[in-house]
This record gives sequence, structure tokens and C-alpha cells, in this order.
Amino acid sequence: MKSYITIFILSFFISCSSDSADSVSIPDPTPISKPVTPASVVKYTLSVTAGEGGTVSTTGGEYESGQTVSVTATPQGEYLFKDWSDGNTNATRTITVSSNINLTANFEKRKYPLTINIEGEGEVIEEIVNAGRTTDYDSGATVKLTAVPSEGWEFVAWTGAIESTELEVQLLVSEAKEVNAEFKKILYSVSTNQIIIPNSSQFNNYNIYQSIVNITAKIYYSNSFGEYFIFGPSTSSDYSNVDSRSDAPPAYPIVLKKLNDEWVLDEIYTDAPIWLARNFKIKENVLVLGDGNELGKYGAAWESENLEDKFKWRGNAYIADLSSNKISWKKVNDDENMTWFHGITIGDINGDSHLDVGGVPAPGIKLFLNNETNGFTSNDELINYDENLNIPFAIEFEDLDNDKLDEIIFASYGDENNPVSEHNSIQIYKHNQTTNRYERVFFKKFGVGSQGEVLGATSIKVYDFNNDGIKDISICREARNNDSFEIWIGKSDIEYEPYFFQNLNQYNINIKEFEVMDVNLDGYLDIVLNIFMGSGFNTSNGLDFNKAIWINDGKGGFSMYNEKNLTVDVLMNSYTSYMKNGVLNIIAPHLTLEEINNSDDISFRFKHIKFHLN
Ligand SMILES: [Ca+2]
Ligand SMILES: [Ca+2]
Ligand SMILES: [Ca+2]
Ligand SMILES: [Ca+2]
Repeated sequence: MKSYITIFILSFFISCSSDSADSVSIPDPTPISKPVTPASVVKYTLSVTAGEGGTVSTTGGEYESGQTVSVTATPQGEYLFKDWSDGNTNATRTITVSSNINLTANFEKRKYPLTINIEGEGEVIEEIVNAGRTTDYDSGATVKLTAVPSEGWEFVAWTGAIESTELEVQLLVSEAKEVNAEFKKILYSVSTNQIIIPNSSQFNNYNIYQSIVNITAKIYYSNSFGEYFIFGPSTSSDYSNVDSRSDAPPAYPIVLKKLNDEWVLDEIYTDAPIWLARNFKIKENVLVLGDGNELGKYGAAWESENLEDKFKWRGNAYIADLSSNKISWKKVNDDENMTWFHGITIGDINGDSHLDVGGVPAPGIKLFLNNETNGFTSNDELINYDENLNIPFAIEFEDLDNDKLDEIIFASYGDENNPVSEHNSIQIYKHNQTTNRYERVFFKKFGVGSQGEVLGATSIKVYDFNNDGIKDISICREARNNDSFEIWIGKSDIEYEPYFFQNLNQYNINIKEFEVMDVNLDGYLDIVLNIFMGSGFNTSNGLDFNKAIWINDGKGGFSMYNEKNLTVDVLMNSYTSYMKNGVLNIIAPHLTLEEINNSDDISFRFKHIKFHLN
């Protein structure tokens, strides 16, 4: 700053004296009355200094006005001459001394280009760690490079002037250098966190264990309070052959919550006791969960000659309000109407906008109308069902024709002893204004059953799989060793054509239902199977999630995801899937029976895999 002031005074002075170039005109500060003295030689001081990184040929001295002085600035080492403090950029210059002058020669470090090439999606942050100013011969700056992958990408390596796989590296810039930062798309990531369930006399630890590891009714949901996961209740296998359910303590829904990116125990709800939760449905923040337990000493009582035996498999259905930070549960049925709720659904079948509940298969088709304040009323008469037909095993309420009233969709389990049964069929019932009952309006067989084994329907899910605005129907089926799923494409007026069938036996996997979501973000809904066993899934290299993910071709046909190998070396007992922020999430517990006893806390691992498939 000081040098600029000097310059300013100098130029002001020159402009004032431009009309008398042969003499120096100095404003006389002395009073006029003072005697005039003879003119003496005027001297000025020239001061020349060198900034960091160089020298100057002279440091200056006292000069008579008008005298000229030549000065040269010389850089040293890795420095270059930049300029003089008065803005002059000539390293050697001639100065005419006509006032006091202070001049500094400025030098700067020689600059080498550092070229950074980025492959993939991410950025590189450059920071100077050490400008290298302590010695004359320091040849450059040390630069810290930090690789920052974009969301969904990961850093691979530095190549070029530096070879490293570390995110942070340091590089000495002593010559022109080129560095490449390579990022690649994340295919998947796995995280694990430990969850503790404190020991309590309220709960049976073996029931908790069974609830955690059982494959069915694993429910993810989110609301404005966060993300939650429910372990649908399941009782210990110790109770599989009890005389009655009263000899088997029920299990309870265990709810986890995601806090700061970690799953933690939120609550165990004792007001929804269930022996084995099988199917569920969430609609408008309301969950319906049905007890599909198969407890009883008759074992596979479904095949018993005695009709009463199969009816022993009964339990309760609950609806749950999922809109809050805590769940409130409401029992749907009374004790008279306990049902083997293998299939369960929720929807509005009487047009009052309150969500009603349907359950199958035993005993028969159960319909519960929601009176809101007074709870539910059993009303099986609302449907005109021919009891000579097979009892449906899977049920769904969905408004297929957009008239604001749900249709009732069934798929039966089939009957190996009855060749004219409704094997691999679907049937649809629509409310009839005249009879004021649900009457059958559609029935068709897929025809696959004729290939041999009877395929039993275990779930029905309605989505528009070919994006034509008409809802389509997907069915999950099971058989002894032949699970499958199929797609029925909707035509207008509640007419369905069997379109796609996938037998899973050839892949050596067994499934319990599936979730529907667009995993590759192409706008078409895909299917993620809930695989629970099979050498095709549990391979020596890990769990083969390719076999779980089936990609929609846009028409409602599906093929196994094969773009990349999704085998993940991870241990888990069961899992569920959901999409969040364009990423396929698989969440699953890992716990072994050896880790359980009835008197200690339960500590288990909760796994979270994120697949980036688009
Ligand atoms: Ca209703
Ligand atoms: Ca309708
Ligand atoms: Ca459609
Ligand atoms: Ca898709």
C-alpha cells in the first residue's frame, strides 16, 4: 500500500509541472515574507528490495533529481519474476529519480500444470498442503488430492503420475503432471448392525428367534416419522404338534426403526398375538396381517380325511394403523370367526370408504365389514360363492374397473384328487346391484396344471405390468418342489388373459411370495422374489440375488436379471425388499439357533444390502 501512495504523489507532481519541463517546480511551503535562498541540488532516495524468490541488482541509494538508475530483478530456483510493486513488468528497467521511490521486485513460483482426468462420476478436491517456500531449491508444491465419488459411485484408483487406491493421496508438483481418477458405479453395498432384544419374562426367546428368522410377513414401511421394519410373529417349532393352540404361547410383532442409518429395536407389540403371520397387505397406511399358523398334532391336517382337523388351523387377523410413530393394532375377527388366514387382504367392498378385510381358506371365505367406530362385522353372505368349487387359497380386493368399488379376486390351491377343479385359475367377483351380493364375473384356468403338479396359489397382487392403464394380476403359486409365479394381463371389462408363467424349479429355489417394484427404473414394474431356500440361491460363493430379481420386458413378461452378477457373500435367514431413492434395498436378519437361550438377551445381526441396478 505504501508504494502505491508514493506512485500517486509522483504522478500528481508530474502532471502539475507539465508546462515547465526544464525546471522542477516545487510548491513553496515557506511564507512569502521569508528571504529567498539560492537553489540547492535536490536529492531523493531510491529504495529497491527483492521479494521472496529472487534478488535485485541494487538496493538503491541517494540520487540527484533527474538522475537515471538501471535495476534488474533476478529470480532464483523455481521462481519467476512477476512484476515490480509499481506495476512495471520489465525485469530490467531504468528509473529516472525525481522523488523518493520505494520499489519491490515480486517473484512467484514457477507453475506446472496438474491435469486431472475423471473417469466415471465423481470429483477430485485439490488442496495445497505445502507450498514449499522454506528453501531456495524446493521444486514445487505438494498437493493433496481427494477423490469424492458421486452418489451411487465408488472410487477405484488413481493412475498416471500417481498409482494408488486410497481416496486421499499427496502429489509433489515439480513438473507438468497428469493424474487419472477412476470411479465406477456401485453395484451393491452391504452393511450390518447389531440389534439387541432385552430378555423379558413377557416373551419366549424361542418365539422371538422364530419370528426373526421366519421368511413370511417381513414388512417394510415408511411414514413421516421414519422407516420401519416388522418381523411378523411366528412361534417356535417346538409347538408344531401341540394338542391345541392354548398349549402354545403366541408370538408378537417385533418392530425395528431406522435411526441415523442404523436399525434399532423400536417396540414389541403384545396387543397383536399371532402364532404364524403369513400374508399381509398395506393400503393407505393400514396394514392387515393374518395368522396362517399350522399348529396341531395332526401335522399336515389339510390332507386329513376329517374336515374338522384342517379347521384346527385358525388364528386372528389384525389391522394396524401405520401412520404414526407407534402402531395401533385392532383385531378384525371375534373368537367365533377365527380363520386359517393363509390369504388375507384389505379394501373397500361396500363403498363406504372404510377398509374391509377378507380372509381365506378355512373355514371358507371370510368377509369383515369395517364399521369404523364399532370395529368389524363378519358378513360372509356378501358373496355368492359356489361351495362345490375349491375353496380359494389366496384373496385380493382391488378395484379392477375403476368404479370406486373393489372387486374380489380369488385363486385356489387346486386339488390333486379332483381333475376338474380350478387348478391354476383365477376368478373375479363383482358387486351386483340387483342381488346386492358379489357375483362371479370371470373365471379362467391358466392351463399349466395340466403339465402335472398342482400349483397352489399363495398370493395375488394387482398392478399394471404393461403400463396400458388396465390393472393386471400376478399370482404366486407353490407346490411340493415347484414354486412359480404368473402374470394375467387385463383386457377391458374385467377380462383376463394368462400371459406369463415362470416355473422356478429349474433354478433350484423355493419362494414365499414376492414384492413388486421397478428395480431398474425403466418405468416397468419388476418382481423381487422372497427366496427362502434352495441350492440355486444359497451357493458356495454366496447368495445369488440374480435369481430373486425378475425384470419386466414392458409387456408383462419377465426374465431373470442377468446384466451383472449379484452373488453376495452374506449370511441371512430371510429378507424383504423395497425401493428407496432408486436403489433396491434388501434387509434381513442373521441369527442362529445356537445363539438363543431363554434367559439371555437376544443379539442378532441385521443386514442391509443396497443394489444399484439402473
Ligand atoms: Ca368398507
Ligand atoms: Ca370395481
Ligand atoms: Ca395392464
Ligand atoms: Ca423395471
